[in-house]
Amino acid sequence: MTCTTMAAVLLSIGISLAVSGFPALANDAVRLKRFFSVVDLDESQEISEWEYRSGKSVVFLTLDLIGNMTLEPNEMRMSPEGFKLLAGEDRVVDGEEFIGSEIGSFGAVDKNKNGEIDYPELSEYIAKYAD
Ligand SMILES: [Ca+2]
Ligand SMILES: [Ca+2]
Ligand SMILES: [Ca+2]
Repeated sequence: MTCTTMAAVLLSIGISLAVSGFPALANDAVRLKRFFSVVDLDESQEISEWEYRSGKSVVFLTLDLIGNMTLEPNEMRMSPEGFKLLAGEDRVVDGEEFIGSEIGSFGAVDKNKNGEIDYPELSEYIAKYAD
């Protein structure tokens, strides 16, 4: 898979994620599974930190509907409290906050701390944040 195809695949998954909203994935195991297999670029059945970060940046770019490199509350399906926590004082979420946040951070999802995220870890984590 070339880099360009990879980006295209990630982007298309990101767009479907943007439609549903990331936390809403728990309602759609099929979509979550597809997300997992696309982010798992080397098909090792586990998501490394690098794979996770690139997946997350694509999610950010596609959630950012008006393309101003920040996320406003209406661009994310989150509880007001959760959003406030993520956005900080300026009330918008920038890329660094989104990718670096404790919510959905690699370490938080990698429950057994073996440096890889497997599918059960991801689905369990997503389920916690879904309404
Ligand atoms: Ca992998
Ligand atoms: Ca902010
Ligand atoms: Ca793990």
